[in-house]
Amino acid sequence: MKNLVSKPSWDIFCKIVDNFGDIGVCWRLAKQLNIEHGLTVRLWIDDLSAAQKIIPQLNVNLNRQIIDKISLLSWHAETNFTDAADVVIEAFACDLPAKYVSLMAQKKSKWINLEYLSAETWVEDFHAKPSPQANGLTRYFYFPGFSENTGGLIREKNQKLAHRSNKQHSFCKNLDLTTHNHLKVSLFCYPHAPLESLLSAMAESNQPIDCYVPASSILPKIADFFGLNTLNVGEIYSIKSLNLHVLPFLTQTDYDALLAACDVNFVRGEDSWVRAIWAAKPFIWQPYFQEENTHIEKLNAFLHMFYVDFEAKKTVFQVHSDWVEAQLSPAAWQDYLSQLPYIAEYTSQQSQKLTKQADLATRLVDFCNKVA
Ligand code: TRH
Repeated sequence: MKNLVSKPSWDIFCKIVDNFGDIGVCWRLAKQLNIEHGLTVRLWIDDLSAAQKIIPQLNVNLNRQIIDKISLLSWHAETNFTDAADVVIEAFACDLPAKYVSLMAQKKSKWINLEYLSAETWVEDFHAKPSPQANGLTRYFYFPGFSENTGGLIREKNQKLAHRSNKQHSFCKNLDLTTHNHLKVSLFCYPHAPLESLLSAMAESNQPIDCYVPASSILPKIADFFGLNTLNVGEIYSIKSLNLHVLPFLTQTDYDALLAACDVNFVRGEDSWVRAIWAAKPFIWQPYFQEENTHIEKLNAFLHMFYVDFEAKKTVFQVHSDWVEAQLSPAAWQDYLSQLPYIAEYTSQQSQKLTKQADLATRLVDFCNKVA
């Protein structure tokens, strides 16, 4: 017999503060809730032009459109909200519009504030805590995290399904990542990273390196390193041991494929960091800069948690602290490369361990089923 109880509707609100992490996470989550949990999801986005970088099929002139079975809605000051969903995800404290909140109160919607990811130990104490509101609703704080007592990590069960609309993109298929024995490095970081020191260290490496750089705000600094005004997508720039390949900004599918194909991945922020963990290859993470060294605390918490049993952790800590706080010394880089087989093995084990935990979408759905 057919189950006649209809599933709750979900709305996700995404404000794009800067960069691509906010929309990157919201888009993955929306698709996963639909594909794996059969939920009807609307994604409200305040900046369609920025979102188009992550959702290339998006038509910025449309206020409403459906892509991959997700309703994508433009959210702006004049948006006329007429109904609220059963479950509302306020991504990264993006501040829901007052009119919409009053509709939520009528509907008695479940209200979840999805927070940023951190490995800090306080996360377990704050995860899933309720905050009763004057209008009778309860707002819950949902913290992603690395332990069973947190909200978990975004991880799709089936990568192919998760990227169903991106089948036509095959950039990485055309990229020759398999033929030679060069060390393959992907590079995605913030422009304030000590890029020159990394590029010099790679150029001086005692093995040839192919470094793949998806186009982003770091290109001008890389052009400076090569003494050029600009770099062209599709070109390769070489100096000593370093061959630097400038790629277009990839689809999430292709970016995931690039991470899986490389031997070392430089990642940043939140979503590429998590993807590097699922790629299960050695990675160097640059956290998003925050005042009062909050990002350093986040970095240290993660390093201590992830590399807890790793014998060569000093090497990994050193390369991170150089990359995030200083200049990357050729010695630290060479030391990292000399330990690479062990780092690779350990990273793969840790990644496998984390995949055994329930993923964020599954925990979120369970949580919403349980709260009143
Ligand atoms: O872009 P980010 O710096 O996003 C940041 C962080 O999320 C940070 O925590 C948040 O506070 C800030 O935004 C507002 O880095 P992140 O999180 O890795 O997101 C990048 C997204 O871009 C991710 O979904 C992967 C995707 N991506 C591609 O799709 N193609 C590419 O070629 C590259 C390099 C990335």
